Amino acid sequence: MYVDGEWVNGSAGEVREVVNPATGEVIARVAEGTEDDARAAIRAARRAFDEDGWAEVTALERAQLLFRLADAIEEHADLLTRLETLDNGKPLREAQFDVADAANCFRYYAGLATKPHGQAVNVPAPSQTFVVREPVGVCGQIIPWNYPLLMAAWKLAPALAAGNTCILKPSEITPLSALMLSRLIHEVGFPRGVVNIVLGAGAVVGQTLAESHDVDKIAFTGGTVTGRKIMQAATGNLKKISLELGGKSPNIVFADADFETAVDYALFGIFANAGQVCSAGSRLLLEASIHDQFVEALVDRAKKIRVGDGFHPDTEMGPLVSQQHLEKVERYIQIGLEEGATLRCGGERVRVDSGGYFLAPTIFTNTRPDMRIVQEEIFGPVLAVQKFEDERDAIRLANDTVYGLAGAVFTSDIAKAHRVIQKLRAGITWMNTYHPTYNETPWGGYKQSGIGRELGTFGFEEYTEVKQINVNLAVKPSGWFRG
Ligand code: TXE
Repeated sequence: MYVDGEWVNGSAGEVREVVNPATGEVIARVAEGTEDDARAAIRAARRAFDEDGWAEVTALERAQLLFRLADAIEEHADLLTRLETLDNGKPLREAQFDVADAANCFRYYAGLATKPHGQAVNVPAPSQTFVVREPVGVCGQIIPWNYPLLMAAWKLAPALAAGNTCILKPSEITPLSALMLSRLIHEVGFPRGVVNIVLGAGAVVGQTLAESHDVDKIAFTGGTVTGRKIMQAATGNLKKISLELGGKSPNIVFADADFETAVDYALFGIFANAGQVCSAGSRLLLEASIHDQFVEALVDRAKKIRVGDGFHPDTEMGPLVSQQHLEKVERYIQIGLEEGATLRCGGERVRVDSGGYFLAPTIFTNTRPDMRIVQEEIFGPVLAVQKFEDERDAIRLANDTVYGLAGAVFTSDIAKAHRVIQKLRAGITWMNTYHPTYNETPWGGYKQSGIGRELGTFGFEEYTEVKQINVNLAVKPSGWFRG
């Protein structure tokens, strides 16, 4: 692990095996962090912020470090890409994209570091008031396994740009690219203690970060159940929280949509990254008049998706991230069958010579809104198709979920597209596309999909406190008390 500028073993001397999901083989043994390790990292981050002067490092210097880190990621892109595929299983093509995006995220926030501006407010004389932004302080950052490097970038880049110090906890399932990132962070010259990367179990290291009174903010991406625990743990010192949680996002296709485009994005929406995407279009809402024809075209293409080892150049969809996760997704397929939905394709493991945790792209039709496969996040390559009659029906079904992360609409009627998007209770929406994500735009959810926003200027602001500074321009006693 990387604590206070050094690589250390876990204080209990324990290790955890890291498994390649495409083969089930152990590919690395990494240090397993303890509560003590988390506390040591918090102390280092505290000292770096309170005493060693990171908070006083100029914005331009922070920007230069972040630019250098982006360059270093690009220089090592090949290795990082391979590590990501090895550890997470995603096809090389996806990993390549993630690595490039991670570099760009650091670059985006490097640019933003020097841009924040406050306000000067005309309050009644004799005062002049200024409003400035300052870093929050020590930030605990807990990330998941579906985009290991990219999630590290989404967390570290805005926090460091704003002048905070960080303790990052990668998922115990996919720690390798974050460890490589720690090398680059060290090499480009971040001062010791500014970034710490602690490995280990969520309930141990993550929980310690969320509970600690020396941590000023906790930022989390992961499941809603864990998000709730983190929110509770954070109450002790009422630390700031931002949560990016799950979803059950609706992808709405009207009969007047461009058919080929809508089929293509319906596939991409649910089967990219084997469906292990918080914003996945896991519910496909089809207008009744095109339902049958659309499902036929979709099933036909889903069956052709090439599932296999991410290192194989032809592979379009990799394995699920772990045996445990595969079993969870399979349980949902069983639930779907028991609930009476129709399995149109998939539903079974794909045999790949290497072994591994491969599942075929799976599509259910004849669903009802109250089914668990329609309501709960499965986080795998499993699509639930729903049928709607008209615009109102589509909106009602789309919002009929506790989640509110993302949603899309496909139609050639631009006014209708806007009407529907306006009514969607979700933070990320698309018209005639699915999934494009930009470092420049805010990412996060309504309802139980989370609190706060990442990316863009919104994501930067989440790592700042706002201070008002009132200046008395008539320096004399107030005279309020006469005695
Ligand atoms: O995620 P967890 P899991 C959803 C998805 C998935 C489900 C469970 O539906 O099937 O969550 O996956 C750390 N205190 N998403 O169990 O638990 C953990 O170590 C502090 C959606 O893998 O959310 C890891 O670093 N931290 C999602 C991180 O939380 C704790 C991405 C995420 O793990 C903790 C992943 C605790 N008590 C899963 N328990 C998305 N929104 O993209 C665990 N952690």
